[in-house]
Amino acid sequence: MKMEDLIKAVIEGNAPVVSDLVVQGLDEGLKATDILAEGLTPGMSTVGDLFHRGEYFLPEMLFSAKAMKGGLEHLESILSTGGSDALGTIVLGTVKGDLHDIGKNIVAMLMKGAGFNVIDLGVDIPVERFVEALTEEKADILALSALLSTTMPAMESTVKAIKESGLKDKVKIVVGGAPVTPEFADQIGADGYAEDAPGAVNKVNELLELV
Ligand code: B1M
Repeated sequence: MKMEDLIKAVIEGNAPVVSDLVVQGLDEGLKATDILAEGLTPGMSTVGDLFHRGEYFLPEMLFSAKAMKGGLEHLESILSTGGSDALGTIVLGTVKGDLHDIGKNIVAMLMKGAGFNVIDLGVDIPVERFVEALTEEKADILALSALLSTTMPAMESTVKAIKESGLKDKVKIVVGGAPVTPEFADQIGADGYAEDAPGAVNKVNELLELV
């Protein structure tokens, strides 16, 4: 399997070809993490550039997202297989107003693979739902994703609500997503920031003092 072909198929939003190439790559012994980092992700990043330049519109972005998700399904069982004893519980979600979930789903897979119990609430999650889940699950970590600059304030209000709910002593908060920066994470009072999914796992390990 050639990575260029996989990148091209993601850009073209060709779900059957993406799916076939991922399976072919795995059969040939390629690592799931390499297929993700060198094929699926660069393809999606180009889609973002094309959208930004006005060459792609919402439907093309949706086709590519669907194709990437199909490819990720083949990698999930490999990326999310971890130890049996959970190292801690993580409540994860994309903040209110934001429907992007591909990156969050990868974060969830790697966290599971690293041995954590992950409660993925999904996308467009209101503050109250996060508070409720953290309480119910007795979670150790809240992991928040945002992909839009317009939903970064929702990340801030979520962190604020966690503090006001009195949960902040029990829960560490990690934030990430393309527009989020370490400075923003500091500014809103999060405990940690990670640029990508492996970084999110490292940050959680660090915050729970597992490393
Ligand atoms: Co949207 N979109 N989108 N989109 N979309 C972006 C984000 C955008 C940058 C495109 C662009 O203009 N270049 C732009 C945002 C601009 C901005 O705010 N700065 C944008 C826009 C504008 C929009 C709409 C407003 C478009 C419109 O309607 N006019 C709309 C908003 C809808 C909404 O959310 N309310 C919209 C819609 C969509 C689709 C639904 C079509 C689709 C999402 C499908 C889905 O997720 N199910 C979509 C897509 C696919 C994209 C791009 C092309 C790709 C996102 C993606 O999946 N990347 C994106 C452009 C881009 O990112 N280059 C774009 C691949 C993924 C693996 O990376 O999600 O970055 P990413 O996740 C990474 C890291 O960010 C990090 O780790 C991940 C993996 O390593 N990470 C974390 C993520 N969460 C983390 C949490 C952590 C730590 C790390 O700790 C907890």
